[in-house]
Parts: sequence; structure tokens; C-alpha cells
Amino acid sequence: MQIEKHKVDELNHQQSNTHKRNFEYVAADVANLDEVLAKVGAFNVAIPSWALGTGGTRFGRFSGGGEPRSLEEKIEDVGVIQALNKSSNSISLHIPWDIPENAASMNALAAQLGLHFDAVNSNTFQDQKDQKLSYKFGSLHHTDKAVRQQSVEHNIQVIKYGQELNSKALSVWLSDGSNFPGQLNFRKAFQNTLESLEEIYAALPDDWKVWVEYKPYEPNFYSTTIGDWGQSYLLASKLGPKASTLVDLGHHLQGTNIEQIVSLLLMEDKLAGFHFNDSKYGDDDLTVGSINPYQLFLIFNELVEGMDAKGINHATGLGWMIDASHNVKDPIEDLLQSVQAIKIAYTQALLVDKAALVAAQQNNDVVLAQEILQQAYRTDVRALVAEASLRNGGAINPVDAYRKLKVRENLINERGLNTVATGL
Ligand SMILES: [Mn+2]
Repeated sequence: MQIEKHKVDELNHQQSNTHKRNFEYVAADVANLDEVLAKVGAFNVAIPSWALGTGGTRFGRFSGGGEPRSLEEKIEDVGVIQALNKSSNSISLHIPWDIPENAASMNALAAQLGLHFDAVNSNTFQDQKDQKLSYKFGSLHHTDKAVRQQSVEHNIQVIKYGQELNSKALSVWLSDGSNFPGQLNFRKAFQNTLESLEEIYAALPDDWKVWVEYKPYEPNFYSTTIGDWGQSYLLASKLGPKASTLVDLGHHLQGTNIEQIVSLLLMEDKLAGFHFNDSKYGDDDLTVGSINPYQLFLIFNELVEGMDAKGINHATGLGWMIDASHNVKDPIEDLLQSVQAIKIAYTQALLVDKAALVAAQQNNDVVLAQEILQQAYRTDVRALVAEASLRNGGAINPVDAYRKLKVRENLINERGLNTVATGL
């Protein structure tokens, strides 16, 4: 299904008076309005191929209707998101859940919808049907060289798929770890992982990067081999300039100061980018901004400050991607909500009075520093985000437009009620 632009325009027209009033109210206090709108308009977040179907728990999955049955249909769903929010112009593939059998036709379909392919993600955290050796005891860190070799070859294969799609990065997340004390020699596990990643690194094309994701635990785990940003940073540093650390917001223990991690990784040129989501307890894969929007704002505040200090382009300098799972929501609605939440936090961060904040910090004026941050955070920037979308041809309110255009009903008509997306 493709969204017809005139239908979006028609909905925008119906909402234009209210939007104009809200926009003018907030815009009056924004000194660099055009710059802010241009930056928000240029900001895009990649959609992961595995988030277009309903997710599940370890116990079950409740499929929604009209789920995409193929990679083509997943690309079409990202096309729907992009047509509505004009901020999701790429898709990130997971191999082997979404193997692009015919790269030329995938590229053509993506281009037709104004999309391109973002980072490709490898998978050595589950066994595939035709697989020779098992990942039961890990992959890149495995005690057996043959298992390590198999997982290295898989990652190199993923790079090859990515090259055909013009991707520029390989994203690696491992569930390698140990379940009980004594099971693993931590140092050997780390060194095995490093050696395996060195082989993958050597296979990277010149203009490619490898992003090393970390995560503290999986259910039943005693240790995780890439468990935190320090371990990822250590690997990325030893690998070289094409390797950096990927931050997944849900991959932190409760109370971790993620914004501080972001700040230091940026300082060291080792921040690859983000997997956005939100969480209450652990890796809950909840909608971005649904639990702790203030933390998201504080992260963006560090990002904007840190990227400006390095002259990094906000829109293209780092990898921006959602990594979430929706057990009860319509996946497309969830993704639209997530991208809106990211854009809201980014816009608020752009409104921070930096000169005043620097002065307050220098003077140890703690009260004023807090006031400056919260002045930006408490500004209702939704009309600024809507205006940026409108100027790009998107919807003032993407979720509302999705519902009014009856996209899910159309997808169910097209694909059927009992469809199950490939992937998790
Ligand atoms: Mn992730």
C-alpha cells in the first residue's frame, strides 16, 4: 500500500488553523527558528526490518492483522511511515531474518519509495535450520575455533548482502556470555571475541564501519562478554577507526547515566549511534519516550552539544535507528510514535540556551543550569516538529493521519488478517 500525497495534504488542510495558532505561539520565542526547523526537517531515524511485525514475549506472540509477509512488504511499510512523517527514509535489515534475495529489485523498490538501506545486522544469537555448528555456548567468543570461524563467516556474508544494498555499516550484537560462575574464562572470552572481530574488521570495505553493541544481560546470564560500554569501547579501540560503540537505550542497568556515556564516547570519536527504545525495568523494547522522556531529552542535549563541539552533522554523522518490539500495539503506530518522540527530544535539545548554560556551569550556578535545561524540556515543541514535517510534505500528526487514512484496514484487505511477519 502506498499513501497518496493529496490525502495527507487534505488532512493537513483540515488541521491547518489549529496548527498555525500553536506554531506561531511557540515560534515567537525561538530565536533561530529557520535553523531549528531545517535541522529537525533533515533528521531521519532508520526503521528496523524486525519491528514491522508484532513482537512477542518468551511465552507467546499475538499477531496483528496485515503484517508484512515478505521483505518487499516490509519495505512498503517503511514507505508508509516515511510518507506520513518524512523522517524515516531508511530501513535496517536483519540477516538471516530478511535476506535480500534479489538486491536489484529491493534497491529499486526502496528508491521508488524514497528509501535507502541503513546498517545491516548480523545474528549469531540463535541457530538456523541448516547451520553446522551450534551457538548454544556463544559465537564470536566460543571456546571452539570452528564455531568462531562459522560466526565470522556469517558476519562477512552479511557485509556482502549489505554491499549489494549500498549499506555502509555492520551492526554486531552478541548474546555471548556465561550462565554460571566458573563456566568461562573472562579474559579468553574477550580475546576470542577480539580476534573474531578483527577478522570481520579486515573484511570491511573501505567506506564501511562496524558498530559494536553492548548489553548487560540476557535471562539466566551470569556474565555477558560485551556487557557494557567499557567492554565495547575497549574492543572498538583495539579494532581501529572503523569500529565504534553502538548505544541501545534498553541495554543498561537501572539508573545508568546514559547521557554521560554518550558524552564521553562522542569525545573519543567512538560513538557509532543509537538503537532507540524505552524501558522501565530492563530491555523492555518499549516505545521511545513512553517511560522516561526527560532522559531522552538529556541524552539529546549531550548529543547536540557533543556533535556541535566536533562539527558533526546531526542528521548524517551518527547512526540513528529504532530497536523496539510491540507486543500489543500496531507496529506502524508504535514506530510513528517513536520517531515523533525522538524528534521532540531533539527539537527541545536544539532550544537549550547553550551560552547561558556554559556561563552557569562556569559559575557553578546549579539552580540556573537546571532552569536552563528545563526551560527547553518544558517547551511544547510539537508544533515545531509538525511544521518541519509539513514543510517536507509529511503529516502534521502522523498517527492521526495513519488512522484517518485507514492504513491498517487497507493492509488487512491486501494481506489478510492472519499474517505473521518474518523474524522474531
Ligand atoms: Mn539493539
